[in-house]
This record gives sequence, C-alpha cells and structure tokens, in this order.
Amino acid sequence: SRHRSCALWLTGLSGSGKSTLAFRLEKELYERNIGSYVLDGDNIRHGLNRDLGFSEEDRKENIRRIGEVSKLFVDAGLFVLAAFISPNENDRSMVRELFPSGDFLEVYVKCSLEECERRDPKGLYLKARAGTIPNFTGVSAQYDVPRTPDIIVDTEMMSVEEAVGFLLEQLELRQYL
Ligand code: GGZ
Repeated sequence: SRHRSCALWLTGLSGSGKSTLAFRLEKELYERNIGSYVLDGDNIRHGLNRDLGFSEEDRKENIRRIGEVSKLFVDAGLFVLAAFISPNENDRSMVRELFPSGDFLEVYVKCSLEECERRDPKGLYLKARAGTIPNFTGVSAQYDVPRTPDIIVDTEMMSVEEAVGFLLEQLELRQYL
C-alpha cells in the first residue's frame, strides 16, 4: 500500500506506555499491509547494546546506536516504532539530525511520574525509591520533558485504544498513511 515510512520516536518515563503503544501500532500497521518494526529495551538492551548501562554516557550511546539502526530500517521502507525513555533532550535532537526532515517524528508519551509510580508494572519504582536501582529516571536521574515534540499523546487521559487511534489519525493527517 502507499505510505511514507518514518521513525516514530516514543519518549517518556518508565511505565508511561511506550512499548505498549509501539506494539499496538505495529499490529494496526500490519493489518494495513504496512511493514513496521518495534525497537525497545527488550530487543536492544539484551543484544546490540548489552554492553551499555544507565549512566548518562551509556544512555547517550544507547540512543545514538538506536538512532542509526532506526535510520537503516526507515531506508529499507519500514516504519520504526522506537520506544526508549531517551531522557536527554540533546540525545533526542542528535537522533533527529540523523534523519532527513520528515523521516523522524518525536512523540512525547505524556504521563505523570505519580501515575507511572502507581502503575509500576515491573516494581522498578519501588526498587528505585528503596535505592536498589541507582540513576532511575524520574527518581534519581532526570527526564527532560520534550519542548518541541511533533506529537504529544497523553496516556493518563486516554485509554490504550484511544491513544493508538489518535496516533494513527496523526499519521494520516501528516500523510504518512
Ligand atoms: C531507567 C531503567 C533503569 C534505570 C533499568 N533508569 O520500564 P522498563 O524498565 O521496562 O524500561 C526501562 C528500561 C529503560 O531503558 P531505555 O533503553 O529505554 O533507557 S534510556 O533511553 O534512558 O537509555 C526500565 C529499565 O530499562 N531500567 N534500569 N536506571 N530505566
């Protein structure tokens, strides 16, 4: 089908819903015969980036490599659904600059720290508060709220289905779909 692929870069706190949205979007695109691929911590941090941790320097290198990989996928004609906290504004703009304009959309997956801590699907916030996990984003490491995102999706106000519908609508409006 006729479409214009791009990298959808989902940034937000742990527990904000980035990976959930990415996988739901992948399913929707598949049903429209559009190829996409989800990159997230589970397939990147255990493989390509297994040598990297959560220091500021390692996160920067994590994001840089993912940006380069995303670019290759977009060149191959796929939508990339990249779901990473990517807390640093500079790192996100570095990734944006790898792409021709229009091939990269920064999506802020907006959800308050309070709500992410309530969800705490993996119990990581509890551990971070207890001091067991150092440099935890939102607790003991900073998250730069995107100042110029292309799209903001509020997962505190919307259900998963609503959020997916909203993102598809945005892609249609911008003529990617
Ligand atoms: C933040 C951490 C940390 C620390 C482990 N800080 O919610 P999750 O569990 O499943 O996803 C988080 C993931 C974050 O990896 P990213 O590659 O997205 O981070 S970054 O973009 O900042 O490089 C979380 C888990 O790894 N995790 N330790 N200290 N999240």
